[in-house]
Amino acid sequence: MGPRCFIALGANLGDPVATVKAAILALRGLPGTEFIAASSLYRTAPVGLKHQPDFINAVVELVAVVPAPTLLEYLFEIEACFGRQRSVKNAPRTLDLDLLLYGDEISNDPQLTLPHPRLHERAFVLAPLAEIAPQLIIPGRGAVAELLLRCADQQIEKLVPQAA
Ligand code: PH2
Ligand code: MG
Ligand code: MG
Repeated sequence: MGPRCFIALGANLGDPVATVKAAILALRGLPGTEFIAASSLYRTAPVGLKHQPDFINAVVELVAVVPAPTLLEYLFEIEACFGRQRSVKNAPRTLDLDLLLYGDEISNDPQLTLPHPRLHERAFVLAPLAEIAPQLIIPGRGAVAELLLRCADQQIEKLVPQAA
């Protein structure tokens, strides 16, 4: 089996709930990967740049057959399909897909830092991650459940699925 990979989804422009749901479907069909699980959706207060709309966040787990740089390319292609425009760092976005973990790989490559450099301090990543992988250990950082406890001051709310 290939490495277990976790991808963070985030959106705060347009219809972010619809976007994140559609992006989860796109990840289900991603070539070179096997889909494992998707978390619930979470409404989260913006971290970093404060004066922007709330985000919708989620996390997806998959097993990769393709190498990490290829997987990252696929994620950029999905972002582009959803109309992502890159301006300043932390600007509002239609869709952000971040590769959080590629197995237990550690990389300091600025193009692809693994584990994701801020994952351990962000409740909007740790809460959905802990939902689908409660036993997960972040290489170099510790247990996901433990890390989440340290982010209790960050506002996040799990969305209750709506009947269609
Ligand atoms: N993404 C950021 C910066 N701040 N805040 C929340 N709540 N959710 C995000 O996905 C997010 C953020 C940069 O990617
Ligand atoms: Mg990103
Ligand atoms: Mg991001």
